[in-house]
Amino acid sequence: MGQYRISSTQLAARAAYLLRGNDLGTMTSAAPRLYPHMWSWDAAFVTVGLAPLSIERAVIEMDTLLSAQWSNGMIPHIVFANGRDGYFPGPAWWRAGELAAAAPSSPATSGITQPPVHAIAVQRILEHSRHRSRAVRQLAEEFLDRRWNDLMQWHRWLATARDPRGRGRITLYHGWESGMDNSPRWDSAYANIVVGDSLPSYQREDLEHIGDPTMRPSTAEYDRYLWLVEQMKSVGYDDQKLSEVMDFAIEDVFVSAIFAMACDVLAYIGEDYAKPLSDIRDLRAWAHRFRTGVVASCRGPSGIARDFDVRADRWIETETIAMFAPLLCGGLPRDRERALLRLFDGPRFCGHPDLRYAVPPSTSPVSADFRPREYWRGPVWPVMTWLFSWAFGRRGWPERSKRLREEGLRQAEEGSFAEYYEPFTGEPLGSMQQSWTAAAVLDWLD
Ligand code: 9WN
Repeated sequence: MGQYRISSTQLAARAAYLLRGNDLGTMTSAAPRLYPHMWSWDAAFVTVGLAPLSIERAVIEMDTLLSAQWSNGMIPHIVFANGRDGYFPGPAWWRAGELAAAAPSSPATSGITQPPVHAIAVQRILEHSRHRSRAVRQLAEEFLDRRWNDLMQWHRWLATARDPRGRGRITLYHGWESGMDNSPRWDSAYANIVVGDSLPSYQREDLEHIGDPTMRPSTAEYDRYLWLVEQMKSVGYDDQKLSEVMDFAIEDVFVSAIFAMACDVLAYIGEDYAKPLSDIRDLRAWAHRFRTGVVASCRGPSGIARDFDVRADRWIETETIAMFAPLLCGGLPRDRERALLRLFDGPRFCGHPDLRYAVPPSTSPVSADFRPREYWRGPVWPVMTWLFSWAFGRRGWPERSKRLREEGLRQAEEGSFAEYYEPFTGEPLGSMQQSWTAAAVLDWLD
């Protein structure tokens, strides 16, 4: 582990160099070895990092992702790079192009989705382009014109297909859709899933790249992940049927808060760039509905947000970063919001006395579920620090935003751009040279 400190200029240069190294031409791999393809929410964060470097390249990233959008509006969670192996489950496991009526035949994609952070990327492209030449500005605006309907279709799909009960919360049918794959949030739901005998045998690839298996989800967890994909395949990934057959169906409060925020962002963009009024009205209505859905999940005086397990018909309460969902999208009454911010700052999260940096760990260090080295069960994910710091800036809390940025940068100075970090020691964990970690740093240093 590097203990030295480098200058901001050197750090930014290294981050830019990393993104160039992970650039496959028209897509940036999420990480060089562990994740050799394009992931949906990674691509959006990567675009945030590319925008200060090159609007042209940032636009290409989003164009590549959106070119893989399904005809129902879903942005798939992985767009596979042509001819690249090294990740499991790959196209041969998903068989999306063959089984799903809505999937494109090319490029190959997975059959699930990921959190809708893309409006943030679009906003960053437009924002940066305003400070560039007229030609660059035009390029950004043409991108918006070209992709506006796709973005609307994406949001419409989330608001309809993924909120079948009209609850103002997005339903997920797989833990991978949350982006927080093995968070304790999903433990009780996964515990109820019985893996069928027909699950084909498989060979994981992640452990070939990550030497210490305790940093990754367990085999029992993987069995369930893959079994859920089998269930999806059995109904051809059909939206309506998924809501009927899937053993995993969770209203994810964090994704819902991101969606409310993204609808607001897109509505502002729509107003600025004279997009159809009916679209702006829809976006505002979705933002309102999902903000209300997030707030309705909150419990107690400090407004702790909860997920809802549709199959078990009960709320899920865990001490994870998702508790803070309403801080992203707003909507809580002021006193409850203040109490939630105190919780965020306090000893259960960023203010825990043993933390190396005052950034939010994925799971509270005081929770019984906390594992400091295990993926979404405790480590700090720099991209989450970035998301909160960006959202806090937007919420009108510049001091808070700055504090997270400074702490996030102090952590990043170690220089390996890790996927996640041990919260107490600052040890880099998981994949090194993770694209979205570099992207967060680039945005912070811009
Ligand atoms: C499964 C790429 C992705 C991130 C997720 C993160 C991890 C994949 C995996 O890597 O998930 O989608 O194989 O573990 O949990 O958030 O998008 O970086």
